[in-house]
Amino acid sequence: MRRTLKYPNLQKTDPEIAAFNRLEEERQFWYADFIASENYASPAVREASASVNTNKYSEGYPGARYYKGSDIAIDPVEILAQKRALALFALDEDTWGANVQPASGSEANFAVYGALLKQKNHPENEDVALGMRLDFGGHLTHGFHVSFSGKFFHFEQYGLDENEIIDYDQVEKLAETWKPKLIVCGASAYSRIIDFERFGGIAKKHGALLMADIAHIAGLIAGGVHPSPFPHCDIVTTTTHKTLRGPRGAIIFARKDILLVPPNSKDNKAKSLFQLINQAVFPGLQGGPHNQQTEAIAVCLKEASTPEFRAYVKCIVKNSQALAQSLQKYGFRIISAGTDNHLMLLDLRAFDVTGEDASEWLYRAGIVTNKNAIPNDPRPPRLASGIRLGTPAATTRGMGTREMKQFARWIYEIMQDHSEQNLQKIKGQVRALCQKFPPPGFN
Ligand code: DSN
Repeated sequence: MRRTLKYPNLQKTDPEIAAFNRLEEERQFWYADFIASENYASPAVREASASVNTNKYSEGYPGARYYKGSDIAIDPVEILAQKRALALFALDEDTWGANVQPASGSEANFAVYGALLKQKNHPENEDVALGMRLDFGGHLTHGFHVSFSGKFFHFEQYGLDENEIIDYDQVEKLAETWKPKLIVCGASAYSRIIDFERFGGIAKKHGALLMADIAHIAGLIAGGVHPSPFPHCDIVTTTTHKTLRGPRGAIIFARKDILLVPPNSKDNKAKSLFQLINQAVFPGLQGGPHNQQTEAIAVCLKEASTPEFRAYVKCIVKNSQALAQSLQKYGFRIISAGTDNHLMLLDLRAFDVTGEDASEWLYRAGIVTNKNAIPNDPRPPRLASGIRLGTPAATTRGMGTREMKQFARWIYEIMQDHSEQNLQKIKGQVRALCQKFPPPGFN
């Protein structure tokens, strides 16, 4: 019997919530997490995100707050987080700035759009942006029509070519046609290396700013297993809780040496890109920053700068490739024929199974995934023809290529036989495996 974490104060004040915490902890322990965007933050990160910094209001930025009392810890911690963010990606503080306040990746992206783009139907002509289609692996906030990104801003969308690789020629053509102010690259369900250099060339040629959303691959870039976007981009956004393995939160990196007149400016004064981003985050989008999260981000950035983290991200990719190759041997089609990063998208049509059913059966067998549209999916998103799998969380538990091959086999067996009896049998085996690989800080 394992010992669960203790919540003595919560237990006293609100036993109902404490019980849910224990249940969730049990779930995280006994289930194998293959959701590509999830991970297990370290106990140090979790301690930081539960700190007394949650008590403090500090609207503004270090040295320029609207509330007194930020000088002792809040300012130094935010400055440390900024410095560590820049150092992790080897950025020069004179050229780049880091804003560590956005509460999420979506908010970070909206801050960028608000800072740079004239909205749809703007009297002085709306600005155009390019983003990758959601059903081709992009993200809701890259211009999807039901997201405010697509509702408020004019996005044109690019996709994948016939080999299911980003269609860089299409990006080039769209840039030529639309003369976009901003090109957004980055994805949430794309398993190949992103050619940031090619995007940079297109942006430069057509006078566009280039933003990379590296939410999924930030840890891989920090650990040196994916090329860096920074030499080619003007703005880079990321979340901090995926491959970076930190708390929920986000960072926006922006260049200080690019001057722009902001949309809707009254005085036509040019400001640096970083200034515009800062103003868009606060006071544009958010009030007081979540100081306990800023603190936890600082901790995760320190962890991500270690040799152990570099070794960890190498293992993520090794595991991902082992899982993909084993699944291919069992007859699964991987979108774009393989993976270079932490994730893969499985096309389930050969098994005549929807992503909805497959993810439900897998969950009942203790394997947590998400249904996902595949390129040109004939099914609606609520059913989908694919599932997305990622290895960051399993790798954090210490699982290796042997375990990945075992999971491929279980996934195959579940597609063949989803009787309750078989799902329960596999669930028992998954639990036994999970017990051997406790997440960090779980007993
Ligand atoms: N929801 C995240 C993901 O799963 O990729 C992106 O926001």
